[in-house]
Amino acid sequence: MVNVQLTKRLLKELLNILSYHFLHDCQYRMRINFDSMKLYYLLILIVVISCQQNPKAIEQADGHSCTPINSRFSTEIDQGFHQDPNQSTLNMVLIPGGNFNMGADDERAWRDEYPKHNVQVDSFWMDIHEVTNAQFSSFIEATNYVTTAEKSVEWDEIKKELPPGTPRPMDSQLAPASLVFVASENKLPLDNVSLWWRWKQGANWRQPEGPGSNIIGKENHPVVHVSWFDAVEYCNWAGKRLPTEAEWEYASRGGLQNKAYSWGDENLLDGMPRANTWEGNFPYQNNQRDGYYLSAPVRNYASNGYGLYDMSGNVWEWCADWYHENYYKTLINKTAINPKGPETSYDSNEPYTNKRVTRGGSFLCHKSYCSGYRNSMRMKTTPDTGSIHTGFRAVKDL
Ligand SMILES: [Ca+2]
Ligand SMILES: [Ca+2]
Repeated sequence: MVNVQLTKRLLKELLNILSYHFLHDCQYRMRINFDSMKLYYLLILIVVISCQQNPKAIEQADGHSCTPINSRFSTEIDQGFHQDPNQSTLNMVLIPGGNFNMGADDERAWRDEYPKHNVQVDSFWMDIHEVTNAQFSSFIEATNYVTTAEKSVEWDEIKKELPPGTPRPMDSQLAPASLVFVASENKLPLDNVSLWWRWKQGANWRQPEGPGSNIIGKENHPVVHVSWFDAVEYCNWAGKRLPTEAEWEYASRGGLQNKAYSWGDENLLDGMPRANTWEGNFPYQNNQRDGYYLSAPVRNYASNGYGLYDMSGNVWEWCADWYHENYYKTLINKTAINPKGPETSYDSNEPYTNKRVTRGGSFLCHKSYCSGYRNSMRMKTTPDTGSIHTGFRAVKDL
């Protein structure tokens, strides 16, 4: 359900110290009052939210998003990392190519899930589970790659978005940080995500909850706090790539047609736990019927028809595509063959912010919000944004 990041627009808007940040993740305009960020122009921030939204009709006025905002700083993709060319398809499954109807399955769909349209994808290999901490550790050990969340915000990049003469913020405000979820003990108004999201210094994939936390014993949990750039770097090293949005949804459906979830239409909460989501009342009460408050080990719940685990829930998963809210409208009245997404990004809630697609929902997703664990649910996030509930899995061509 939630996600956070920093935005260029935000930087501008935040010039008055307290700021209004337009987040949308759930159609909330929220007021961010960060006392700790009073000095100078805030450069950072964030917010997130993954799922909270009520069902929306096609004509809904507002978009949705768990991940607003813009880049905190630009990151170039370094193509220099490559694993041994003898990569295998270990822990991958062959997804047989075919046709499917992509997009909205029921009344919970957001307007960007319409129109439903026909898509054909070629066969490809896909990781059966989200990339784990153990896998990501191997990548880091082999390459010494430094993730986005472990880097300071680059002032030279940020200042390009600010008025000339803007003074440089204190180093502490540019320090490496990422977004972590902090639950409340009591019921909270749901229109202020700052009440349960924190921009925490030192939070990164090694310390998911910030300084003092670690991933010991969580080697088989999905890696989190990875940006889109980090995910692409990992894929380059592994001889793989991120899935297109179409490939991701096709795979999630597991061979079924027009079903809401990766397992079919059976209610999420009926029977045995089917996915790691937020159960109870968000954000103050989680009954953990599925066994996990935050991330769960991969492969903890039943796989879908293609043998893929956690396509629904656990952590959001990066896709290769740019996000464009009207992209599906360009694909009607024909069969889209291996669509690779729009050329440019567009989100009317933040029209100046380029975003990539994330899919599948997370352990923070709840039915009262976005129900992001649906097959067709589309989320959008700035590529340099990482958070405690966003990870990825990779695919590979035949
Ligand atoms: Ca859970
Ligand atoms: Ca997932």
